[in-house]
Amino acid sequence: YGRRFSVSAESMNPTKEEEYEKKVIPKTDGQRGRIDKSLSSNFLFRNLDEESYKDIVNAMEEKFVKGGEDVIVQGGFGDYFYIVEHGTFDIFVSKDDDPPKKVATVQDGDSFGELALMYNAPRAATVHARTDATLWALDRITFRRLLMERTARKCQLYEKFLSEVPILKSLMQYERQKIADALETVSYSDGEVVMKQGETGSYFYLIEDGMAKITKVGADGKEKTYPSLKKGAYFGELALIEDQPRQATVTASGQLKCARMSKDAFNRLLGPVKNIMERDSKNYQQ
Ligand code: PCG
Repeated sequence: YGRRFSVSAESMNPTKEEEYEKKVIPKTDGQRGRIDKSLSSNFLFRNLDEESYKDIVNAMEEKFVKGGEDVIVQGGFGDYFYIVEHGTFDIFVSKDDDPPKKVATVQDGDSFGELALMYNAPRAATVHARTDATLWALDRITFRRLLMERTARKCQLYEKFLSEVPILKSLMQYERQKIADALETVSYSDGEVVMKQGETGSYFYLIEDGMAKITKVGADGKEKTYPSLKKGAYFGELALIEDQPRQATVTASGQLKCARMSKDAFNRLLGPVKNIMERDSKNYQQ
């Protein structure tokens, strides 16, 4: 690709297809298989149409990194977005004269380096390889054309809501952004069951709108109703924290809209608040 694309690529509007020469870096079937595997656990690549997915895989460049190397340096220019095939990276943010502060650790299947590309800003953090690693790098233009909009849209959709969810208050904005990436909205009509006591749990839920009724059948076989949950409340965490069957049945009371997150994402992203959840669950009435 050449200079003539730079204007459209730098504007906030996604670049139009016809102004494009797609980037294609030849790959073996083995490499394609490894990319598929690396992308499979990353939400950003879910539900992409086939054409976009193919363009992304075509444009990716394999990059080997030695342990100890900085892949991204804070303040630098944003050229690539990275997906981790294999390896562990620590992320540091420096502010003023303070020593760099570690803000995150990422590994297989995670991604980083999107901020500078999305906002045309300098790199906001330094990304340091703790181990030897293999990355797939996606150039700025392809990222902006095919992935930026969905990244931005999802963040906007959930940003305000997540900042008002009490359990997530303690998180940093960047952590909430990652959570936004992992959420999907599910709607229920009055009386519909969201989860059933005794089932295996695979999702964690935040209430976006509406009310959820909580009932539980006790050892005596009698059903008891607990206080309903409303907007901003969460449920479904117990089965994910303790690997137990669902301890109660949750039913929509009127129209109910929830944002849900898979067990896998819950474990990866909600580490910082899991202790609080565990502590709070001690207050559940049975
Ligand atoms: P970018 O392009 O600014 O380069 C550094 C990357 O580190 C950044 O994008 C994010 O992808 C990633 N990152 C991970 N955790 C954090 C964090 O807590 N703060 C910031 N600013 N970046 C983070």
